Amino acid sequence: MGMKLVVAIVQNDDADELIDALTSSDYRATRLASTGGFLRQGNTTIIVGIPEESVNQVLNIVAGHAHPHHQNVVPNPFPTLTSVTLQAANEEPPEVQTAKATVFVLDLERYERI
Ligand code: 2BA
Repeated sequence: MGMKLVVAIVQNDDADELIDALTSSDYRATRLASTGGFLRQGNTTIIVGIPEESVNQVLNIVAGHAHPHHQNVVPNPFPTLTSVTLQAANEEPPEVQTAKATVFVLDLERYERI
């Protein structure tokens, strides 16, 4: 039986609900603290090892329990300094809209509970 690893990156706010939905559908999931490269802010990466035929159901669960977010961003290694500069210039930081989730589906060579 082919196995897949679903890697889903979601907003921290959505992680509890998504983990609950996965575990109540009998999927085993692991939650990793992560940080986005662009916003440099915390997000959550959830990994789920599953049989190939469960991929669509897991993706539906992710889609049903994660939400897009609007955020004003300061994509800068010196955010405080930039905020001050933007405030002084009376300018709003640019806004981005995140996806509900960023999902990768990988082939799993081997899956064991030893
Ligand atoms: P971040 O890298 O912090 O990106 C957060 C949001 O900022 C993105 O939302 C997107 O709306 C915007 N963004 C990112 N890079 C941008 C750029 N070069 N120019 C303009 N806007 C940009 P999402 O696309 O929903 O991504 C949410 C998080 O998922 C990302 O956080 C990152 O942690 C992860 N991610 C997204 N795509 C990825 C990829 N191809 N590989 C690895 N991780 C990825």
